[in-house]
Parts: sequence; structure tokens; C-alpha cells
Amino acid sequence: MFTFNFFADVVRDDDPTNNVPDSIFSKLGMQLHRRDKHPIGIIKNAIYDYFESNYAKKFETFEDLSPIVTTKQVSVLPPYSKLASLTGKHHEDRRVSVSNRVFSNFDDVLVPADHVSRSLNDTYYVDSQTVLRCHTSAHQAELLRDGHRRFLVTGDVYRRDSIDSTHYPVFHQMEGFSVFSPEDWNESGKDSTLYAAEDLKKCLEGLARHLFGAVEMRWVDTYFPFTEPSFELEIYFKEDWLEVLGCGVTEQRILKQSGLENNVAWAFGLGLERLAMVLFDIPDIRLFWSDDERFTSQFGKGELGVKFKPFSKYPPCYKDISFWISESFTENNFCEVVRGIAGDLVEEVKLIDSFTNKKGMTSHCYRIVFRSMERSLTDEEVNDLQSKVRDEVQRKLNVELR
Ligand code: FA5
Ligand code: MG
Repeated sequence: MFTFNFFADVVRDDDPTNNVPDSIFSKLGMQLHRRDKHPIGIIKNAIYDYFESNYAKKFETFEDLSPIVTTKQVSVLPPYSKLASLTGKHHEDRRVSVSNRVFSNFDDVLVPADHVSRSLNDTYYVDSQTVLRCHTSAHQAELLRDGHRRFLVTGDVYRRDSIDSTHYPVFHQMEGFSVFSPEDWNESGKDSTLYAAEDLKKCLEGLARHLFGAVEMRWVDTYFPFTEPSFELEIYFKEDWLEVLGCGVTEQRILKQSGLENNVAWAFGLGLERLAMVLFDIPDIRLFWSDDERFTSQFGKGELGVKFKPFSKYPPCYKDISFWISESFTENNFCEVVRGIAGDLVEEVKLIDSFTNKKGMTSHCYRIVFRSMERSLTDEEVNDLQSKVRDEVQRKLNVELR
């Protein structure tokens, strides 16, 4: 496939900031959302259908924007030759409609300079000013500047994150954005923010009903730098509340950047894996990356009524590891080490004990659950993985094994 070779130049950059492992780079360009028979593609198409049939004012769709974006405010950047050439090449290869655009993951959507999401701990950096987008919101400001007013952006996004059945370092989001004019809310007699917030919730509740029929859901107030008020929608799934999207009324400063100070807008970011898990009853997020025919053959283009039939559950294997952490230790770094060694054979990493001794040293004990979705793992194999984890954790994370 073109992907790995194509992006390999980027990975091999000798930039000290680069924290993108090969396992992540190999996912660039896979574009699961553009495969009509893949659950992620099926759910994307179903969402498109909802917007087609419910909105007379059409939403434009973008699904091939480069995932390599800048951290910066685009308007104050000098010509960003490196990235431009990168994205230019990418677009040429993939024949996309949008060329030579530079998207900003943070500044343009008002993410503060000290926000955790900017850290090397949370985000994959290609170099100090270039990241793998951690959300599709990276495209909002630029599309607005280009004159788009109502759009859906679907793409792969990348995050250093914890390991469990609903989190994966590469996943897919769909961003929705809709700008309103005074005539829209004046007619309703409501204040513009309230009007947009109500319209947004109505739109997303309708979408949930379109996808799932009757389903238990709830709104939770939250915070995003780029919206106010902000909400998350949770759906009851497998005896727990699962967060499926974030959304809100767009901060006025973002609209102002595009001369829209007299308008109001809403925006949302859907987690497509999470929605697909609910729709198809898929129990583990790793399955989306499986080539196993027992998984892939269960889904067909446009088929929304399918419930995933697990192909027998293989036994889990639990291994604990304890160490004294150093000041620089973070759980995301630990998870990345485990993932680097075990790949998709790791199902979960969980902190099960933590204490600080009299000398002020802190110990963590993590339980690692190893399980393949495709076969039984042997004892030797798991012991080997665990011993590699022990070596690597010591070598890379500056911790002292207990
Ligand atoms: C965002 O990414 C915001 N950009 C969403 C947004 C857009 C808010 C526009 C307001 C306006 P958040 O970090 O909560 O928000 O992620 C959005 C969704 O992505 C989550 O609700 C979840 O469904 C999904 N998600 C987040 N992290 C992961 C992960 N590691 N694996 C799989 N899905 C994830
Ligand atoms: Mg969230």
C-alpha cells in the first residue's frame, strides 16, 4: 500500500520532537471511513443520509483532508513550505479536491498555550510545529476562512491515550459545523446562543434516533476551548454510559476570524468508533483494525441492522507490573510502551495500586490484560511480551522495577 512508504519520509525526520512510533504511522492513509463495507464507512454514510434528508440547506462534506496539521494560527504563519509540500504531495497522490491548505490543530480553535492537549504526552508531534490532528476541529477555522458555512469533516485522528475497550490511539471523528444568520434566530424570538444550542441538541438527538431508534441517552455539560456552552452526549451501552460526542455553540472569536461577527454557529465532533460500537454491538475498539474475515465479512454496504456476532472469546491473560515511578513518568508513556510491544494483543492497562512511601517514592502497580481477538495466546508468548515490557519500561521510562 502507498501509505507507509509515502509517509515514511515524515517519520524518518530526525526531529527530536517526533514522538510518532511506526505502529501509528502505518495507520496514516488507511482511511477506514472511506470503505463502504467497513463499519466506520457504513456509519459515516448513514450520518450523511440523515443530513441529506433532514436539511434543506445542504452540508458540504470533506473526508480527505490531510491528517498532518500545524499547531499554529494559520493566518500569522509565514508560508509553511515544509508542510505545504507535504500536504501538496499527499493531495496530488490522493486526488483530493482541496490542495495546499494548512490546518491548525490548536491556535485557530483557541486552545490555550498551556492546555494539556498540546503536550507531547497527549499528542503525536511530527516536529515542533506539526502534529497528527487530535481532532477534526483542526479544520474548522480554515474551512470558514475559505467561505464554507455548513459542513461535515470526517477523518482519522490521533491521540496518545489510555488502553481499554473504548480507547485507541487512532480513531475517526466527524466534525459538523453550521453557521446561522440573524434572520434564523430573530424569527424564533430566542437569543442567538440559546437558539443555536437548542438547534444543535435537536439535530444530534435526531441523529441518534436515526441511527439507533430508541436508545437511552443523556446530555452532560462540559468544557471545550472553542465552544460555550459545551455538551457531551452519552449513550447507555453494555451497562455503562459511553461518551459518543462533544459539541457546543462556537466561540464568537472563531467566527470573527472569518468576518462572521454578526453570526452564531454550532459545532460537534462525533466519535465514529463509539457510535459504530453501539450500532453494531462491537465490544472492543481494536476490532475495527482487524483484517480477520470473521470480522470483515459480517458487514455490508448500507447495512445498518447488523449485530456483530463475536467469533468466540479467547481467554484473557493478566500480568501485573510494579515499579517506583520517576517525576517524568506518565501513564500515556507507559501505555505507548506496552502498545509498542504487544500491539493489538493488549486489551487493557489499568492502575490497580498506588502508594507513596516514607521517603516520598511513589509506586504504581498496573494490571495488563493480554488477549487476542483472533486466537488463544500461549503462556510463552505472553511471558515473552511481559518480559519485553519490563525491560523496555525500565530502559525508556526511567522507573525502578519492584
Ligand atoms: C473533541 O475532540 C472535540 N473536538 C469535539 C467538539 C467538536 C466539541 C466541536 C465541540 C465542538 P473529545 O476529546 O471529547 O472532543 O472527543 C470527541 C469524541 O471522540 C468523544 O466523545 C469520543 O466519542 C471520541 N474519542 C475520544 N478519544 C477517543 C479514543 N482514544 N478512542 C476512540 N474514540 C475517542
Ligand atoms: Mg470528551
